[in-house]
Amino acid sequence: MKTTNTLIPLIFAASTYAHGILHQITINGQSFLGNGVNGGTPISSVIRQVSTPNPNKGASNPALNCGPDAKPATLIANANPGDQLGFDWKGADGSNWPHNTGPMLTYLASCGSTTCDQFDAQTAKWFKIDQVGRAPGSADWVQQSLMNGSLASVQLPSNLAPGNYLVRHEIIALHLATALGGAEFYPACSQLTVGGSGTGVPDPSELVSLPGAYSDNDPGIFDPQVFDASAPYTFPGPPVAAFVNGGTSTPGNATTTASPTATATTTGGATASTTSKGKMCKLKKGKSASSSVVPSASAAAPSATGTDMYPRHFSRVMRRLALGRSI
Ligand SMILES: *[C@@H]1O[C@H](CO)[C@@H](O)[C@H](O)[C@H]1NC(C)=O
Ligand SMILES: *[C@@H]1O[C@H](CO)[C@@H](O)[C@H](O)[C@H]1NC(C)=O
Ligand SMILES: [Cu+2]
Repeated sequence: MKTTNTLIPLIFAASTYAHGILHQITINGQSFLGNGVNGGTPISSVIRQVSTPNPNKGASNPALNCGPDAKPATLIANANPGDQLGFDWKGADGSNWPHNTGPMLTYLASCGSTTCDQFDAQTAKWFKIDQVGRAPGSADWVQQSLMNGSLASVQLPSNLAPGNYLVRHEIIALHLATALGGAEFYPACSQLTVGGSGTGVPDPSELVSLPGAYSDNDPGIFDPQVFDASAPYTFPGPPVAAFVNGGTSTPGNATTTASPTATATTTGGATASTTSKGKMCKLKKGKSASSSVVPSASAAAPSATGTDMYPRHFSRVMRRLALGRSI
């Protein structure tokens, strides 16, 4: 006789610890929706789907690759050197990104001769193209602007060599980083094919594995002074690849309190939902979701439906035509 009491369905109650995921990426105003903030049926996307919005802890956590259990996505976005990328992170319940403390870092990895939907990111050799800490002249971290409702904006290197690339945008939330192992890592990978005729490539010495490039003891990961706005901040990982800034080497892990590149800005902007530097990721249920639509994504870009997605066979010329219509 069958017993029924061994399969007690798990009710996924609305979590009060929402954390979040990369909800959408925009490329020069064109939007590509990611997979749902609460999991759900995967959609065709350029953003690799992760299994959970929960934080990833520990510098050697496999989730540091492209996010927890990230699977290749089916679509590839066309892009060109110098394109502005907007990363629209949201809380898992659709509200604004819940954290405001810690850096954001952007890496690229070549997928080689295969398009990135075929590429195993575990083998990726990443180079850094951008990193932002505190907003210049402010005690706020740039990450605060996500909580405020903006996108994180990063420019592709203007001389980037053409090819297939994964772009890995990473938030490191440091609100618990006064304790060893407290840092939370939120990476997300999106699949690009970059055109143009650039020649910029990283030096082999600038390539790292992820996980691999960080250690739990790195000063930018275990940071007892993280809430002291006057304390210097040391970015983890390799330096920004030299070609990104025209060949001048940037001291990527040098002590700094501001962005070493001029490309990192944020777009849009809205009222702050909170400026709390509390220790929890707790979101106040029912407070923000209704009014926290990211304005820059909804205003500047068409909504990401199927027609906004460009499969890899969609030619760049056709994309230009399509984009031209919408400009
Ligand atoms: C976030 O919003 C608050 C309130 O409008 C503002 O004072 C602050 O400068 C904003 N911070 C960032 C980084 O955008
Ligand atoms: C910067 O990183 C290199 C290795 O990538 C390391 O040898 C060096 O000690 C680091 N410098 C600082 C100031 O952390
Ligand atoms: Cu969180």
